[in-house]
Amino acid sequence: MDKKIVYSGIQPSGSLTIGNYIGALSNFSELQEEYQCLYCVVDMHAITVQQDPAQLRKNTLDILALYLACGLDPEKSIIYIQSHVPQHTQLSWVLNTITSIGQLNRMTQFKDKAEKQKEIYAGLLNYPVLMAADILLYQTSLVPVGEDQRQHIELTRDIAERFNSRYSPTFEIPEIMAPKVGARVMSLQNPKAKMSKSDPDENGYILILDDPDTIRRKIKRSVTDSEGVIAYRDEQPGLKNLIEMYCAFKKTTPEEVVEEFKDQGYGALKEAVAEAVVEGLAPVQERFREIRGDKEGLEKIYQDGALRAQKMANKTLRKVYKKIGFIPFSS
Ligand code: ATP
Ligand code: LTN
Repeated sequence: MDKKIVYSGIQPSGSLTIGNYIGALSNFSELQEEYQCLYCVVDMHAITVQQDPAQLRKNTLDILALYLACGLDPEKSIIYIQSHVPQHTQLSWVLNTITSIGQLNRMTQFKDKAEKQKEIYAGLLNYPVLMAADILLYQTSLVPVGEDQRQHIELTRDIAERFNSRYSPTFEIPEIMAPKVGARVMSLQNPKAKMSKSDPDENGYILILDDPDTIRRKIKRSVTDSEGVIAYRDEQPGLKNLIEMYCAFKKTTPEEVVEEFKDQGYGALKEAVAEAVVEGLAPVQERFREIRGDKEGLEKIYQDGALRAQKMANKTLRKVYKKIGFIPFSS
C-alpha cells in the first residue's frame, strides 16, 4: 500500500523561533520513514503581510537550510518552495468559491493580524484558503503543526467535505498532528501570548540561530511570578512555559522537572533551561552554517522538490477541474 501523506509548511516571514522549532520543525524528520512527507516554504503566505524582497529571498533560503539542518532528507521527503508550484494558487481559487466569508472572518489568526494592519488586504483574509489548497492538493492525511493552526485545519476539513459532497469524493480529509508538549510555546515577556517571530520585543522570543549568550540572557530576563515555588500549573504561566521548553529539549515530563527543581529557586531552573536550549540548538546551528553556504546544493534540492510536487499536485488539480465542468486542455 502507498504511504500516507504528511504535509507541512513554514512561512519565510522572519527568522524562526524556538516556538516554530518545538511546535513544528523538530517533529518533521521522524515522520520521514513511515510517511511520504512534503515540506514546503510557503512564500506566498508570507506576502499576506508586507515583506522586503531581499529579506524574503534570504528568509526563504534560510528555512530551506534549516529544514535540512533539522534532519530532512531530500531523498525521502519532497522539499520545495510554494511559489514554484502554480497548482497551489489554481486550486486555491476554486476553493475560494466554496468558502464562506463569515467563516474566514472568524479565524483568530486573521483577527490578530488584521488588528496590526492600517489597511486590510484580501490576501490576509483568504490566507487559510491557500493553506487548505496546500494541504488538499497532495491528498494529505496528517498535518504536523502547532496548536495555533488547529482552526485552519478545521476549516480545511470543512472545505474538503463541502467539495466532496457537492461533486463526489475527491479530497482526503486531513487531521492535525500537534506535539504533546510545546504545541504552544509562549512569549518570554508575556506568557499569555504565543511566542512569535513578528513580536516587536526581541526579548519575547528565542531564535533558532541565536548565539548561546543571547539565549542565556533572554531566558534569564524572562517573566515569571512572585510565588517563589516551582510548580507546573496555569496560574504560573511563565514558569509553565519554561518547564515545557525544558521538556521539549530534554525529552522529559513536567512532573519530573518539578521533582528535580522543587527545592531550588527560579534562577537555577532558568539556568538549566538555558543550557538545555543552547545544547539542543548547537548541532542544528552548526549544520545550518554548512548547508546555507552551499547555494548550488540548495538550488538542486528545491528545483527537484518542485518538479516532484508539481507532478503530484497536477493529478489532484486535473480531477478537480474535470468535476467542476472545465473543458480539459492538453498541452
Ligand atoms: P508569525 O509569528 O510571523 O505569525 P508563525 O511563526 O506563527 O508566524 P509559521 O512560521 O508559518 O507562522 O509557523 C510555522 C509553524 O510553527 C506552524 O506549524 C506553527 O503552528 C508553529 N508555531 C509557530 N509559533 C509557535 C509557538 N509559539 N508554539 C508552537 N508552535 C508554533
Ligand atoms: N499557516 C501556517 C503555515 C502554512 C501551513 C500550510 C502549515 C501554510 N500552509 C500547510 C501546514 C500545512 C502557519 O503556521 N502559520
